[in-house]
Amino acid sequence: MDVDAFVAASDAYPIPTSPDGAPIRFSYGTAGFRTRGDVLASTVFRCGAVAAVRSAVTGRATGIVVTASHNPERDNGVKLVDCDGGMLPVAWERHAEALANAPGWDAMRAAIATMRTPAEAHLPKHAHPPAHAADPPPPHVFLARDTRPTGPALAAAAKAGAEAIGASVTDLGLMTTPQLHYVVYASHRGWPSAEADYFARLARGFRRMVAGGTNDDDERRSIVVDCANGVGAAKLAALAEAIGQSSSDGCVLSMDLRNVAGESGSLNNSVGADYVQKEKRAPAHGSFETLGPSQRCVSVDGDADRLVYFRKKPDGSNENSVELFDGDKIAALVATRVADLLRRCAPLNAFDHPPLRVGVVQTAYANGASTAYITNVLGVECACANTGVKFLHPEAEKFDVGVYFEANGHGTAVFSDATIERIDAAIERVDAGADGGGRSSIEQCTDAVAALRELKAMTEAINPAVGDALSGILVVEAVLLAKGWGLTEWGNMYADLPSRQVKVTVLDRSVISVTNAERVAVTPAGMQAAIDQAVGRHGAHARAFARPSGTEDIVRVYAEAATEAGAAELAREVCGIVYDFAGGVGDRP
Ligand code: G16
Repeated sequence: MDVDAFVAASDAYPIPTSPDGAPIRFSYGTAGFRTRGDVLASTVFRCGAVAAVRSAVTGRATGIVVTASHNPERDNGVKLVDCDGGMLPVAWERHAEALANAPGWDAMRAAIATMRTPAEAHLPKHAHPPAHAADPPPPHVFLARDTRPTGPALAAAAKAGAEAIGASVTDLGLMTTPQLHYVVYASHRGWPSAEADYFARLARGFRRMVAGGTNDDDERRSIVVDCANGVGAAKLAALAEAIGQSSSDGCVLSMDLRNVAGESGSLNNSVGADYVQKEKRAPAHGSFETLGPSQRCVSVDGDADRLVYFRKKPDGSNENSVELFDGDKIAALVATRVADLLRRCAPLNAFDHPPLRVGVVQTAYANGASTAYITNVLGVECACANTGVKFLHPEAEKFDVGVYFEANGHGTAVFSDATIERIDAAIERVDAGADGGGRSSIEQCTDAVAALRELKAMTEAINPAVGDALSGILVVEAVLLAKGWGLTEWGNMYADLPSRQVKVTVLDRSVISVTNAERVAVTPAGMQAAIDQAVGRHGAHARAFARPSGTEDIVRVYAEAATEAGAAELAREVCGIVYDFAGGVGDRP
């Protein structure tokens, strides 16, 4: 590592100052650094070095994505990908923050030295293959970016930072965040990791998942996708092509892609998954209002790591308001299918000793009706984690099959290595006709074998590294097709409790600290008691909380109640409480 060369090169990327002349302070938030793109060059340059040092410490390639995901187009950010394809260890966030804000060469050297302390290594749990302890490979970083106008210059800064300290960089250009996670994940496991391999894997998994399905109903296999005018547009087009090419049985999914290449300023602007989920409205662009209620629509966000489904409300009450199928509904659908398949596999005796533990991981934003459905109707364990994939993914890994989705549509299903080995071993036994009493007993298990193969296919269609809108679409579509379901049947799983999510602007959102999976505010003093009183006034099913966003300079308020009016009123009251206790800015809500 050439730390001296790196600190010397940093002079070309000075830390910007605020109008009062003080250096701007950069904070590591829910998913990395995120703020206005025009002030991020020094941070991104330094993050290039963080990714390189992380690669040196782990002996494996890491990744960096220049993106601000769901934020407006003027913003940008950095997501750092650990060597196993997951998020940077939480313990390293403070190292990244220290380097991003280090005021001079000595402070930068000190921050890098701390990262390299063996006690700070936080190596990933699963190493594939074992580290080359004696002869570690030189550090390597995979780099990608989304379509923001500040992206090319910032990606160049990231590359410069990583190279200055001595890493080699593979610049993959435009990619979705989950694609870059997958590249690092695959390279870690020695799998083919080219973009074409990613598409081929997903397409193969999808095709195998739907192998037994019917395809005689066009409506059931056609979707309209709002691409948020982001990087997902081109990638969805490539995925559609891969599915078409790999499909010999005609069971093709037809995708009508909209909001694909907007004008300047159109990225996430009243379109995309965040808009649709928060507003419960159809994207304002892309002519979604002309579609009928039977048309299945999907919205992805700016870097295509989230997806939500929606359709025009069947009662036609308001032309833009939609029935939402959010991350909670997706988790319920996927968990149901996993549970169904495992039940159908029972005759094969493949997963009984010990039985597989299936679980769902949610956050405080999960609709209470979804938690009740998963726990009481599905009978599946349900855990609650802090907001952020970095918290949900490790919780999901505690299960043999862990399905996690945030309500905002960010999530995936994690099959443990041991589970995949058990699936593979069962398939081998089936193929050899060697299970139980031999071939005749296998033939009696046609349905169990089909379920087993579908389970295996799901492990291929889903992105194993992180939430991925592209693979999420394939899995949802395959499950709907396999079940012969449309949106009506999916929606009938449970009815959401009315809810609202609102933003409050305060002077300094860090005055709010939270605990208990972010459901309880510890500071400012008295705020939680006031929220509790408000909730108490709204009767059974009422629930509310406030937490500072880690991606936007706002406080998020969530409220849920038995009626629409109750949820709206409770949200308004809690916004007022936050405004009063946490230093609200502008008009009181
Ligand atoms: C990121 C994280 C998500 C999180 C979201 C909102 O999403 O990856 O896990 O739910 O931010 O976080 P917050 O409420 O702290 O602003 P994305 O899609 O913006 O990268």
